[in-house]
Amino acid sequence: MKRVLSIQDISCVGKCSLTVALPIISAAGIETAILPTAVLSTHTVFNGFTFRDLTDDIPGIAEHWLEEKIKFDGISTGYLGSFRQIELVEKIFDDFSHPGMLRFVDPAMGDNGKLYPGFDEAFARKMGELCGKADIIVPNFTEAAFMLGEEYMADKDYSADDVKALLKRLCGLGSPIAAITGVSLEKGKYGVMAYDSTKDEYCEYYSEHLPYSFHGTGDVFSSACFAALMYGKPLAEALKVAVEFTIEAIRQTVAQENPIWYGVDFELAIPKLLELLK
Ligand code: PXL
Repeated sequence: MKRVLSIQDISCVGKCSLTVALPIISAAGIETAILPTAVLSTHTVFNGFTFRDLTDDIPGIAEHWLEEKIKFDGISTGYLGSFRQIELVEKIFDDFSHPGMLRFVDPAMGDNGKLYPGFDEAFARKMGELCGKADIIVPNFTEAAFMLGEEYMADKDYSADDVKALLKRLCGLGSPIAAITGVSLEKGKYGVMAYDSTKDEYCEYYSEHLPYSFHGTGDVFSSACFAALMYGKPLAEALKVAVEFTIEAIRQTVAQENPIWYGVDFELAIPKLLELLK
């Protein structure tokens, strides 16, 4: 059985970060160890959330795992709260590194042209540094623009060549593979494009563009993409699994009588995930 590590916060209510990654990756039949970086009452889009920083616990936890000779087949990271947390994750990448270990970074820090509360341009550049130490990165257009220090452009303004050039600039941060989410080159279609610089190959996957925007879909996408890769799917198939699973989660959410606003009902899409992984 494969064992992976997911490093990000616990937002107790909010359906994002670890409360999404743990069930999704586990459902794929992969042991999912967690390293919580902070405990929040909710994610930061709610007003008045509490925040307990766990940064000081990270070195001791990692040290204990090293003593126990615990190995991970892959490590994925999402929302991280500070420069120091990014530096500690870089150290974990180094300390647990072995041939074949997949380092998957979702630089979760913004959407729709804006960074989440508490982040600034310097933080985004630091996240770009972490992306340079990954094997695959999965930013959206907002995160890509901030990490590269470029102006944000809405997804509908990109041509295929623009996205391809952007992917090459993202690989320039140092990760051999970059995927960009939220790509819509054609009206009604929505998905992801990726570039594997080791093969000089692009791949992409698009599905129906649903007329909704939900918080937490980025974390659902990246958890499913990481799970599919660790399951053994090649990149192009992993992108398909992740896009179709995310869309099913949105469909399930809007089918509810009173849809929640703060996340998606990915739980109801888990059977679809298992079908897609077959
Ligand atoms: O990746 C989404 C996310 C994760 N964790 C926290 C957040 C958010 C998005 O706002 O606030 C704490």
